[in-house]
Amino acid sequence: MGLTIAQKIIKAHLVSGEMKTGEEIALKIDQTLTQDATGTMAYLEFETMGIDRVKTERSVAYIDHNTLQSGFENADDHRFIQSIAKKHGIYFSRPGNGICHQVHLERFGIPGKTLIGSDSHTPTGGGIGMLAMGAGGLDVAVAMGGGAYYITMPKMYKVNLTGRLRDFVTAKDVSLEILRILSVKGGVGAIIEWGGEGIKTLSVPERATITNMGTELGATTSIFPSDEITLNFLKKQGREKDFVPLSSDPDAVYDRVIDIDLSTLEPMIACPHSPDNVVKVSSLKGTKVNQVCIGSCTNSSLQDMLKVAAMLRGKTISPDVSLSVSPGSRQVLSMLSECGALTDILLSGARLLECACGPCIGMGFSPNSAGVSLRTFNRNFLGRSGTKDAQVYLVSPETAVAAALTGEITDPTTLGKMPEYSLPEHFLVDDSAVLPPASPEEAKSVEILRGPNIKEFPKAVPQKDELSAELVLKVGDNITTDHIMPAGAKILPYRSNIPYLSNFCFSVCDETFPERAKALGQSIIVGGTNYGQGSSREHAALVPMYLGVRAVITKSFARIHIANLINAGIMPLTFKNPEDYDRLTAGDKLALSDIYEGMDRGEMTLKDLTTGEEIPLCCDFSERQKSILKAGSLLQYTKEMGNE
Ligand code: MIC
Ligand code: SF4
Repeated sequence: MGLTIAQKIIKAHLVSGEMKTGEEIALKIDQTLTQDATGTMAYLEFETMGIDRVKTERSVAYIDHNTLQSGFENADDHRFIQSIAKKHGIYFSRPGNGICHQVHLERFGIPGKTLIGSDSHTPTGGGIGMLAMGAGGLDVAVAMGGGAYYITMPKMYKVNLTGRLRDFVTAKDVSLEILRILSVKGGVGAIIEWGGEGIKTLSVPERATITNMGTELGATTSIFPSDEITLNFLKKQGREKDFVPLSSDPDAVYDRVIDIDLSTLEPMIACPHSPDNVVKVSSLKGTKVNQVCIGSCTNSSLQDMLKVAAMLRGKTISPDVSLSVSPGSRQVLSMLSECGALTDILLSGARLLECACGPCIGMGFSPNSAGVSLRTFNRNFLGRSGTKDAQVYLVSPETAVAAALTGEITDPTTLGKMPEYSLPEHFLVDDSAVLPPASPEEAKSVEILRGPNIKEFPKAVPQKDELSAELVLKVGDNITTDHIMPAGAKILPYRSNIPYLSNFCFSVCDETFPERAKALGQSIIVGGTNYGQGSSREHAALVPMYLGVRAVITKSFARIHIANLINAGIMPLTFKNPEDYDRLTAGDKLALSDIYEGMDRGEMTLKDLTTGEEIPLCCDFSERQKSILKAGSLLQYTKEMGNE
């Protein structure tokens, strides 16, 4: 039987386990990336492992999230990450050099390699044919130390593209269309391979837009073949030698095949507050817009920006709209500047922001009260923009410009002809903002610079054989990590200060949660389907761990979050009968007994001591995961293994 692209890469990197759907497998990791919002914690965790130098082929530390420095905290974290990178063999991409995924694609991505990153949009690398996955910081730290990365062997989905996109219809619209078809949980447990004749019409950055947003489907990752288009991109980056051709076998077997004809697609838009709330742009025609943001790891490539500049050339944006443009990397910004396109953007009235995540993670540029904001980003979760009552929509750069010019939601295909723009023969290559690590000899004298914001790590609590705790919080379906542990300019600087961060846990849903959880000492959370979707932030597990949450019971979990919960020693359990969710009420006293035996059987009985009901639960833990839970955390487990 033939293999898919992902199966080929998995096979070449398999350390343990069988390539059978649903089985736990361990993979050798070639490259890692971190960003600053998750990186500080990841490097603190790496330090506790006592390893001198990373064992990967390439590890890069990016500074792109926490770039607003309204106090010492972020600057301290940047210095900490810079010094630890220098000491331990990690490349350091300086603040301002760009968004991790964009820069990694440009400068470091290699087809056929494995990459994990402490950021959920690491699958951007799938655009260049990497098996690139988002992971919790601790899993990335372990991979830097040479340890394997554990995942559940995914199902294989294929999306066949035919035809060619019309003017003003883009790769972003393809992403939104697949979200419309599959929903934010439609990709859970799957790797999505993109193929068919239509992919020949998509450049690497366009492919990367699609694999980037595969994260919103809940997919393990998404991947494109490595072909002549990949080679062309690598040539333009002066990295031809990194090219490896990669395709699936003609007789590869897929669990699901979806066909999309690019020529029939229309501009699409995701409505508040979920990326799968997708309709045609034309159906919202005339809706007044207050703000437009262009950028983020989804849509900030040179090609995106050149199209934006061409559409803005000689025009002025609506007086009612505030437009921000953040190019994805210094390479993109310098090239825009060199060819004059930057002037077109500036003269239109746009505000130029740093090459960073910026408004995408609420780091500035929050919308006005109840403001309508059109963004070329990948997430529009409630409150993420920093303005709780804002109405955030996700669109392509073309639809974004159309709204900025007209002041209302406008189908860009109604604007006439797409203005000309041309892509350069070569990218401007200057890696001076990527600092190489010290040599092993020099590294010995490199001092790690720590700021006072770095606080103690929460203590692991080993899972005992029984648990009685109150149901402290009951939430609904599709709870995101932005609900569990919000981000934004005010909170993000405290990513290495778990006690402070804990004051904001679940604040979007229930501001009393942190205090109540702390007072209880130990507690249980109940949720609906796809609990923990969204970001890879392990803080969404570390903070509940700190607050004494011992188990989370849901209808289903998102992939990275379930791994983070186990790494933090919190038991993830699911209802055997999803309708039992309705039988539990916040405040109920709950009890679990014979937990160890239940872990082995894959089933436990939850007793609701308040109502007297008995509810069957399921769990599916590997031997390794059981040991982590019994040890209280992955760090504790790793330490105990080391001692043995
Ligand atoms: C996001 O887009 O939500 C983030 C911020 O990039 C996160 C990482 C984080 O929370 O630091 C992600 O996607 O993993
Ligand atoms: Fe940054 Fe936004 Fe991309 Fe997350 S989704 S990495 S915050 S640009």
